[in-house]
Amino acid sequence: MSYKRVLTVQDISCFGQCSLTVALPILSAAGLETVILPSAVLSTHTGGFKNFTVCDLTAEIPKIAAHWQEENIKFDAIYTGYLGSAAQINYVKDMFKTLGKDGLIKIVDPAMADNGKLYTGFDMAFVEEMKTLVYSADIILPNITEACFLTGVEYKESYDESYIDEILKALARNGAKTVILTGVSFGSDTTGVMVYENGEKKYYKHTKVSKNSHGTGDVYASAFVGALLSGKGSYDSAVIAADYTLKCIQNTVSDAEHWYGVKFEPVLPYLIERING
Ligand code: PXL
Repeated sequence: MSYKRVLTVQDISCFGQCSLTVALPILSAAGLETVILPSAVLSTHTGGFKNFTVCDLTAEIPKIAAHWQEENIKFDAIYTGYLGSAAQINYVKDMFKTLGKDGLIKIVDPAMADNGKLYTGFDMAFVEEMKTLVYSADIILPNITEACFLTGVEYKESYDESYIDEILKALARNGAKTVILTGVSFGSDTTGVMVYENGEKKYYKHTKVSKNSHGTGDVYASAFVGALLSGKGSYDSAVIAADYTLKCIQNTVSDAEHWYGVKFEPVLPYLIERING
């Protein structure tokens, strides 16, 4: 398998095990040349800390991108996570046009919401901008809340497969290509991921750990990108990422003090083994 170069654009939350502090180690462990573009630096993530600091780096993004263009630095894939503003989204759309090798894979995790609510700091204007990014991507990884915001489908806590079909159809109608819909749960003890590709869907179900863990969307998306660029197909990558994320949660859940993220690092050897297997 050839050596692939991936660019990931998201914030650095210095403390809190999410966004770039998760994506960089996971993508590197997957054997990829990982290039980062930090969209902002925060003291912590926004999901439960008070008085976090934010240094916005939006103005750096076009300068960095222009330098890479001058140097002819191009990417096999661009993977975006948490982005903080409409301006950042527009710069990413530019990078999709200017920084890709032939066959660039555009992967967007619309990290903006969970449990029926937008994250702190986001509003519907941001959602409208995110729609334009999502629908220009090759692969998207929304959770159900994000998919509802992206389509206007009503958010529900409990549902059956026809509700998931409604969401997938609405995403496809709006222009989504491959969809990896996370957190799809049809029973109290299980959850899983629905992979929708070329008009076909495939479900992977696994154990549900009742506690809601922060940062698992980023762990999941990073592991997915790692597996995909290592040559696995979308469904196999979705399965590997699900199994890895579950192990990370299981490795953390008994430690009440570790509420802010998951202990993903000790489980990296498992991910590498699965990717190489
Ligand atoms: O895990 C997504 C994420 C990334 N970055 C920041 C966040 C969050 C979720 O809350 O606050 C800054």
